[in-house]
Amino acid sequence: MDTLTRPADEDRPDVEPEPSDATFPESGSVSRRALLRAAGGGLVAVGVAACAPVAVSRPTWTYPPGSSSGPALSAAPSGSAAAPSPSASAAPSTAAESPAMSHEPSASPSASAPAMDHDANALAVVERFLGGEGASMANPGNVPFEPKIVDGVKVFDMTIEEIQHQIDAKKDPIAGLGFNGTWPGPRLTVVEGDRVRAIFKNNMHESTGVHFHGQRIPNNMDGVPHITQDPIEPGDSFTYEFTAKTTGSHMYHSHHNATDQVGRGLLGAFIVEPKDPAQRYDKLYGATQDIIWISNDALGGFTINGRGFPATSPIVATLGETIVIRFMNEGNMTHPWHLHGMPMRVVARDGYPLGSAAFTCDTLGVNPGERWDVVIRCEEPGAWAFHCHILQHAEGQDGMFGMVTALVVQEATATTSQAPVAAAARAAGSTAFACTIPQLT
Ligand SMILES: [Cu+2]
Repeated sequence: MDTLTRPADEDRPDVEPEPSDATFPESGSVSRRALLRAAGGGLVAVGVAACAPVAVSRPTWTYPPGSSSGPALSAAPSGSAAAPSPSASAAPSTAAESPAMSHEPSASPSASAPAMDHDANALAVVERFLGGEGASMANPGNVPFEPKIVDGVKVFDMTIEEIQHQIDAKKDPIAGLGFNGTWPGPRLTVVEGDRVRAIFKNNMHESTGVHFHGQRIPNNMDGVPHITQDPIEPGDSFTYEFTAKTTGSHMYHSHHNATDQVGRGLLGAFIVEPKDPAQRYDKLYGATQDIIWISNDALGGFTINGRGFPATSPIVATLGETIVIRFMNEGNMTHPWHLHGMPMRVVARDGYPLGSAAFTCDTLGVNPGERWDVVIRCEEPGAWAFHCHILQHAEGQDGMFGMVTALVVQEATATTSQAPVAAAARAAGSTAFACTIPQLT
């Protein structure tokens, strides 16, 4: 979606008169109206000229990146969580050249970038998020996949495909890989004690192997090529068969050339529900939504379920609703997920219930390979940011990107909206211009 052309204020009866408050003084400074007009219209040149009054402080960097007076983006230590992704040599050329990678910490970001550039770009990308870009993307991952039942065995017929995958609606497609053609692959759900048969047909031009991460299974079903099986050659199939023993949140992923293959999308969720229905999250916590977030940080950039902001999907809940999120990290870095406005109750790690060790937090670090399940009581109405708090994974000079989305908590009386984020924010008293755009509310 292109940046919307904003009508003049006088043509928009829904816009209330501008407050003249301390936050946006009308005299001696750029007016809020002028700021919004410049930003909303993308009129960067005009905005810069209009928004550079003499002797008026304007929003800018406290420590210009690269300056000696403060922290610089280029100061990220090698090998830290904020270090760049794996070397481009491991990436296919299309992925290595993906614009997504432009969000990596820059060695020399411009210290003189006008503040208005950031505001206009930040607004433009938020407009795309509010407009529902995530829901508009083709081939979503994490879609539940029903098995066939053959002689009491739950059979999943899977393929491994080379796909063209878009991280968001504007970036060029990258050379991804997908189970059943999606990144992440479909959500596979079974019940404790089920006999499971997963048949993977390799339609790629390279060999592979599939590991069920977190399951206690026979060793020869472990999916590690050259150790427990030979690689699955192009055109061949391999059948993984086991009894689902380990309940909770698990994953399946490539275990062959994995930096590249997992980094390009060969990952998915494998959920083993407890045999006792009383131990499932809907009964145990009254959860009415069971959400999976698989993060990655490799060859498609920083993603949640294969998409980067603004193409990430907001969670939409009703005031008073209880939801579960299962964080899964298929990337190479830790990601501290931070929810604004409400705490998270952490109830399981790697599928194992924490019991009396359950704890409450608002920021939860999830290391590579880990799964953490959290329960959220949606008690505060509004549109709450929900993002990785390594800031280089979430926001830069072009605005927010990557590992950012929102938890929308709307009143039970709210009407169905095509733009729930803006509607909830506005209902909660947002003063953001973007939440007044008629097409987005
Ligand atoms: Cu992160």
